[in-house]
Amino acid sequence: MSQRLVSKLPRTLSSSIRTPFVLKLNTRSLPVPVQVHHCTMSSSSPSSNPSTQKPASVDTSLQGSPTGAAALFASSHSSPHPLKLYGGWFCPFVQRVWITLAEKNIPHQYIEINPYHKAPEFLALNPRGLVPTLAVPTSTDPKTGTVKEVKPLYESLVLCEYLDEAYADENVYGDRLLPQDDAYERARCRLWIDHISSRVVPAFYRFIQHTPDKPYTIDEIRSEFHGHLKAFAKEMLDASSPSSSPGPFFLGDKFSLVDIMLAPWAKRLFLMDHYKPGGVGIPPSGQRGSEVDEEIWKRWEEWYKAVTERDSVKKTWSEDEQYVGAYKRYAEDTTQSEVGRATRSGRGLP
Ligand SMILES: N[C@@H](CCC(=O)N[C@@H](CS)C(=O)NCC(=O)O)C(=O)O
Repeated sequence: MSQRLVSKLPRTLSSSIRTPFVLKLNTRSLPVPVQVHHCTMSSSSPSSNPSTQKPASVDTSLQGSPTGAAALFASSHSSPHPLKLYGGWFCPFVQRVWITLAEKNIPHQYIEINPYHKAPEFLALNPRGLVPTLAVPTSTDPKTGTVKEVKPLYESLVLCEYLDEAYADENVYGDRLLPQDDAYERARCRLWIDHISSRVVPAFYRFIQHTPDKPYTIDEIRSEFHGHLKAFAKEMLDASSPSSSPGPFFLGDKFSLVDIMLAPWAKRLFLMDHYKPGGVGIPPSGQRGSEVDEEIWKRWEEWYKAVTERDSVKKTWSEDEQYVGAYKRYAEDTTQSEVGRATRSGRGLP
């Protein structure tokens, strides 16, 4: 954090950022009860915030903290640490970063905030006012290991790439998340990350926010969504050869950034079954049309199963019913979130 930015922050946040930290890499803090750090960025959960604060016209009815496995993961990373993830348990963009931290076993502090309350200290870190936001140590005293400077970063893809590069030692943090020895393969991964971010994810929101008054039918958006999943699955089928590893992940037996980029929305597909007539609607085996389509959907299912059963994905997941509650406003298309409003007005996602 630059001194200029720190001096602008209210004491609640800036004091923790000013505090010099000793980076203790590869140590794990013991689980302690989840401490939801609200600063003045209060959660709107009725249970955690029964105060006088008037709810904004945004999605403020959210459960205030992670539950289930994610609560355990959050609580085991609640001790002060210079690397801080400001997140919201419900947010798929946050889950991308959370999965990356879990995959690489990176020591960090998780701080739950409600991004719909645009607290000044949050906006000072991320002027876009979105989670995930990361506070990263950028300068450490080589003699004492004391962190001298912490700076903010945001945008989920940028954050995941940053974490993979800043914590690159494979002996400590495991395999890199993009192929390091093949520029073409790395570019191919980025191409399919772009496919996920520019096609699959926006179609997911058009699908879940579909209501009967939309200019497109539920079948039309479902079919568009299927098309984007099938393109992804076909790429996995086409890229595998008898000599390379066939699956289950995008890069065969290697879990990569491509998988991480899509995993949070794969986990949320059950919401379509819950909320939308006809559900996700992926045709069952034997009813997929051509032989090629049978193969493509089979590859999708193989990927889906492996990714949703991945430890890092499960660790960063709250209880299913919490997502059902959190996505109700999306399903009714009444959400006032940036993503929801962008989808409604046909703009690109924030
Ligand atoms: N492009 C951003 C999107 C992040 C995003 O939209 N986060 C949502 C929560 S899922 C948020 O902070 N919303 C606050 C708001 O809508 O005001 C990223 O990839 O990190």
